[in-house]
Amino acid sequence: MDEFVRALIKNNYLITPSAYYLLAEHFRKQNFSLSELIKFAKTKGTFIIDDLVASEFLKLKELEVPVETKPSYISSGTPVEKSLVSLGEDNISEETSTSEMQSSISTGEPSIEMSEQPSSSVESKISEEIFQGESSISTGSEGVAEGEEAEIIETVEEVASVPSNGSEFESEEENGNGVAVVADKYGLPMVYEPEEIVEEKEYSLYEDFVIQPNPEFKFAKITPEYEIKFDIRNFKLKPPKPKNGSGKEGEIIVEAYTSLFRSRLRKLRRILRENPELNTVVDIGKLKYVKGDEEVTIIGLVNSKRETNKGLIFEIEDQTGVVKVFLPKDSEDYREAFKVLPDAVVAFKGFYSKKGLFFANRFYLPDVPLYRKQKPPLEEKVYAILISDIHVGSKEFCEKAFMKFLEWLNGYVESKEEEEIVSRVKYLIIAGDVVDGIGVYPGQYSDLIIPDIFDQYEALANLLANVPDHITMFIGPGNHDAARPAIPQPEFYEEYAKPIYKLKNAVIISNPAVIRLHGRDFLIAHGRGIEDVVANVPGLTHHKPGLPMIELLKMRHLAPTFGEKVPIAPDPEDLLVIEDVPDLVQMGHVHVYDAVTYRGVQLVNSATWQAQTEFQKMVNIVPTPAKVPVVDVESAKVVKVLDFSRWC
Ligand code: D5M
Ligand code: FE
Ligand code: ZN
Repeated sequence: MDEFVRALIKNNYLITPSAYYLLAEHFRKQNFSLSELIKFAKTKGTFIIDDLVASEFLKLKELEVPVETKPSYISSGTPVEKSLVSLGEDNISEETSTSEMQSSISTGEPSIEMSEQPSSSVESKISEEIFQGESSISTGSEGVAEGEEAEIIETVEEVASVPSNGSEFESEEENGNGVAVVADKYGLPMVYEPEEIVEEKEYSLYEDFVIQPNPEFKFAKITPEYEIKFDIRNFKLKPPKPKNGSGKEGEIIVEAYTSLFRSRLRKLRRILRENPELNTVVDIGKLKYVKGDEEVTIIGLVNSKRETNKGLIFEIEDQTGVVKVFLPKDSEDYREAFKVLPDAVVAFKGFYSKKGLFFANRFYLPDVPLYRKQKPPLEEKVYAILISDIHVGSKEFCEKAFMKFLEWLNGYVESKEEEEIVSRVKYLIIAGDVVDGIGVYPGQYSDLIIPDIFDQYEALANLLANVPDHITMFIGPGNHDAARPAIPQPEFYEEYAKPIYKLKNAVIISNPAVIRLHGRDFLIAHGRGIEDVVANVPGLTHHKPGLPMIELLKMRHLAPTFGEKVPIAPDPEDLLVIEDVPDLVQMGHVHVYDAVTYRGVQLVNSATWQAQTEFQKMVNIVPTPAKVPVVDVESAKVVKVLDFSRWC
């Protein structure tokens, strides 16, 4: 096996083939050391060195990106080219008909090269200044913190030769060196060494754990009132049909993604247009007909964003064309625009110059209205409890704490206040990663106490059977569950998760889903989109997930970025758009409790029941297990956080 790869694996780091292409040659030339790379990956909070990490690292080290070997899914070209323009749409101008043309040609104007010097006038002077000092936006980590030294096993000196073509990654099979390429939990190809499966483990499935509700305790009789307002299984998503008998699978997928992005644009454009501050909205393809002194609005998907000395340069696309947009540093919206994620839908107000550049002075996100109608009060108090990421089957699953929680639900309480709450808990919502799963990441086997997926769901169901009958549970999948790995996730695969389908007071929901409880809308999602926000926005971290959750809500999308960390399924409709403003958003996934409100919407991250794993230790994820937010359904606000962590 390649020494570079081996050295990384020794340190529990993995590298994707595309990142290998970027780094191997520089490593061979000793342009950086293994420890520098590992420390950098650590600051990014990942143990997988993918092309994003690799290219940022190269930038930091001021090393060149190898050009020819650049795989298609680095920055400009995601594996499936997301072009709204290139695939037939009625209002596309004639110029698009040449298939080799780039999508940016569709505006009928030459595409703007960043090096191009505009010819004359004040405008060209401005353009010149804008493009000076252009650089990509960094994710905010300025190098690597000193003193945070991991025990890095350096095998650098031993390196004899490193093949520069990285060809050993092309095989999907084991290649004789014990190296295989598989898809990781995020759908990225990566290298791993097959692990040894050792002895049978002994474990309990909690069959004997049966709680009798506290006979002295009085539960209030509350009439349930719930409705699943949004579940992705209610959408009959027809995959596009091949145009003729020879239609290839790849083409169908491209078509599905094109349709997905069109649907996103359509839905979010509708939301943006509700903003009274936007004036005349013009299709990007029609900008050339707009007079230079006329202020107009454009709405489109963010293809790219770059920072220059003078401001931000975006490439924005709608179904009629692509345009470069400049937003100056002194714009009041600069900070907001800086935080926007790739593939979000945004609006700009400004002036179009015939040089092909849109000079924006305002930037808008779909966002949430400042004020909303108050909902009518409820006749009685009713509470919902929001939990997530139980990870049954993991060695780190806090079973004692979870059992204490179940006892609490059964009326074994410690105070008068708790008594009042428990008697009125009517709903329990679980936002995914209910079990730890199998083969979710390389090396997971040794982290499992229950190394069998059927047994994991059996064990979970035996625990949840102790949730009192008067409480309705809503259970949705996450990335550790037996379910489609890409989001949105329709449901748990019934074959594996049968025991939880059989629980009589459980309702299985999709990820995402909207549950209407007594007229209040609770948007439930596992929360993988948080990862993309954290990776793209300087200053936002896993340790305070409320803030990235606000960013997602402002973009009105659960995971906008395509082709980075979160795999998005090629559904022809975008079901991750937050079409209606909910009263509450619940997520989990990052394993840290947080609750914030944004414009009246309660955002809750309901943490986990899993203590810190070895892997999380390595990437500095510090979970806050066994915290239980209690929500007053009437206000849809967290009114209390219970803490069972002393048993964890
Ligand atoms: O996610 C638990 C936490 O671990 C959450 O903060 C995401 C993070 N995580 C999981 N895998 C990775 C990789 N590969 N890099 C960085 N961070 C990661 P869970 O879904 O429970 O595993
Ligand atoms: Fe999780
Ligand atoms: Zn998760």
